Amino acid sequence: MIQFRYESYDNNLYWQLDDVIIKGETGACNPPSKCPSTPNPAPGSDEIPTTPEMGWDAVDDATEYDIYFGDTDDPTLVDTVEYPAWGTPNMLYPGTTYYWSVVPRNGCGEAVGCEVWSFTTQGDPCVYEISPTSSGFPESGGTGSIDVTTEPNCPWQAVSGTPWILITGGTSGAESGTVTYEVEPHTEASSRFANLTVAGLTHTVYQTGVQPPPCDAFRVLPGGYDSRSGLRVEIQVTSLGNVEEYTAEESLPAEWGITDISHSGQYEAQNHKVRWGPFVDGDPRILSYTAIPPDGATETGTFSGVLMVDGQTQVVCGNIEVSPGDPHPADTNGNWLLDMDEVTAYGNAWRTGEIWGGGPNPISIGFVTRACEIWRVGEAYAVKTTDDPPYQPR
Ligand SMILES: [Ca+2]
Repeated sequence: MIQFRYESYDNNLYWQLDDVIIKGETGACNPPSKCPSTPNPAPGSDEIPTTPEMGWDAVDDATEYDIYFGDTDDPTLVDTVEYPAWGTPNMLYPGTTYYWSVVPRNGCGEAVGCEVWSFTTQGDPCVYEISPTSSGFPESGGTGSIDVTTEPNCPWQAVSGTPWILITGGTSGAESGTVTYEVEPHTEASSRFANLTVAGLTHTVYQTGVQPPPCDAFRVLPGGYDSRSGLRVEIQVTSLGNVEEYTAEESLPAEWGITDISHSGQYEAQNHKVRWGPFVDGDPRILSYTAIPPDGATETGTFSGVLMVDGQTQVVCGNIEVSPGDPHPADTNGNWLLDMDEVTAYGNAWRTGEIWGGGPNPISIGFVTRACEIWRVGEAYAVKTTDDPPYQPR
């Protein structure tokens, strides 16, 4: 068998028959000796069509040409052709400067030092407008759209900068178009905003937070109750402004009684409801009554009510539950009577900074003073108010 090899010696390639070098058969192998010198479009020219036909003078010893092309002055290799002509695969952007270079090559290598040329396409550079530039959404969210206005062959993209806005249509385009998006519901009280970037421009989406329900009537209950005394309940109606009328209705816990109803409120025993109004103004009022727990009650009492303002109903906010209160900390035998020994011991403990079993510690002057007041007027007391301390003489 006869083997031929093609190998390099002294920067030239030679055919070899086994190890016999046959010099002079192929001659020297050199890459193209020069670069093209007359490009079309001419270097630095402008008003070039966006689909240019590009060409250059053929280089004799080239077998093909590497095409470098881009919109920076350091164009990248994009194609290789055999003939001295090339067209861009896509339409070029208007009003844009492009850079290109042609490097001839053959089996021995490529020409070096080939120039980078440039030309500028005709037309105005791409200008983008979006409309609107902001939008507002309620807490429930919703869908929106943004119109993009530009010239044909002007590319753009739409990008959401937040997970709570999803672009649902028109994520990109190359002419005028529309972006659609969806805003998720918002579950927090604070409002929020985020930007969509569309064609390099900013569209801001605002979304309101969760609206608290209206609270024009606020119930105030004592911090606790004891079953031997009634407790004062207040429905504080704020100023309602320019309204024609309002009424209020309150439901008491089952088995509880009622007395001292303010503002001529009417009690309906069958349903444990008290009703006030109509008041033919929007003036603020403190509607009140005394609720009377059943004897020996230990259950938590639950209250509910509604305020109806010009036919619109809202729930009375504020306190809704009251549980049996704890005796005054000075009432060490828990009989809801503060006798002299108990008050004296409590006062001494406060003066000496003693830790009081059952707390609160340190003993507050308010608790000491209240204990003295209760003892002075007859020892019996109850949890009656939302004050601190909540104890009042019974
Ligand atoms: Ca006692």
